[in-house]
Amino acid sequence: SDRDYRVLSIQSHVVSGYVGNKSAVFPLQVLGFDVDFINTVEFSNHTGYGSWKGSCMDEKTLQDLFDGLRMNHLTMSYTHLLTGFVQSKTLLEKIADIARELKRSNPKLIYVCDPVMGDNGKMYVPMEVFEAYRDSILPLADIVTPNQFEAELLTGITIRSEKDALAAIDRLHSRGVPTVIISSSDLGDDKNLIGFGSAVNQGAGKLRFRMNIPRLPASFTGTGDLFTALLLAWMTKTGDLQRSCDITVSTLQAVLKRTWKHFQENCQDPQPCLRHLELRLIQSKRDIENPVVSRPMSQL
Ligand code: ATP
Ligand code: PXL
Repeated sequence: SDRDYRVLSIQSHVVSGYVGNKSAVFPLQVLGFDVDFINTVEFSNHTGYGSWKGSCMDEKTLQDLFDGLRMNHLTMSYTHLLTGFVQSKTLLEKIADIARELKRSNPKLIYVCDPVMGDNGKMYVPMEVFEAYRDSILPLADIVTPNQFEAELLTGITIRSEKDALAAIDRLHSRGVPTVIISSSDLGDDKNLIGFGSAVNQGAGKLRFRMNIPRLPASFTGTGDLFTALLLAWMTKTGDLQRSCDITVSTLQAVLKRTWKHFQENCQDPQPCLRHLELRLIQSKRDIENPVVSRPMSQL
């Protein structure tokens, strides 16, 4: 459609590589969205490298930028708020204020929140950040996309089975989030990652499905950020959660296959060279624009 969509994306920036805004802004733009972005950190590279340089935004700077936008009536036209990596509780609470104000300006604004906190039992952010997600952010979010570890933290439910995953999703719904996607879990096997989608309040009751995602034999970074950006775009375009997840997962497969091929052709070291595992996002422009959709879903 020709509607104007304008996203405010509050995530990390890295000089080199593709995580946070570097992973989210390009695909959103390619799919026709205007994106205004605020960088919660400005790092040389993602933290998975083990060493990095740079700085974190404080809440005063965020408030200043937002005040500047408001002064010029630039906060009125957002259709979406997208948030990812936020490293401090105080910054996250400021983001909650911004979400409330944006929703007052546009009651139809959709807030898509990836509560980026860690993966596989390892935290990227201080523990107190999770309390701010649980208490301040969840009640404001329309769509959340935690991974298994983040869903466990937010709900206190350890996920060892599909039943546990659905219980965690229900707990997130009960905290006021209408749409919950667990973007990946270790409930699959060597061949497949398993994800879950669930939506309530869609008129016809509850929609629930499982995503079987063919697993590539590497650990990528920035994929969760790309997942959430694509989901926002396709939910807006189609209004259909299951189809949006189909398209999102298929696009990620194309990006990751290209990335994995590049890695194999370029990294000869026994130690994985992380720079060759950075997402081949720009090279995947056509796959982002015209995804070839496979159907990895099953209804629950
Ligand atoms: P976040 O921390 O942002 O919530 P996340 O930890 O779930 O996200 P990932 O585990 O990177 O993010 O998964 C996001 C998506 O990326 C998955 O749904 C899948 O489509 C794709 N993906 C990630 N890793 C792989 C892999 N090894 N093989 C295949 N697909 C993958
Ligand atoms: O993709 C998650 C992420 C976002 N931002 C920064 C990161 C990471 C994961 O390592 O380091 C700065």
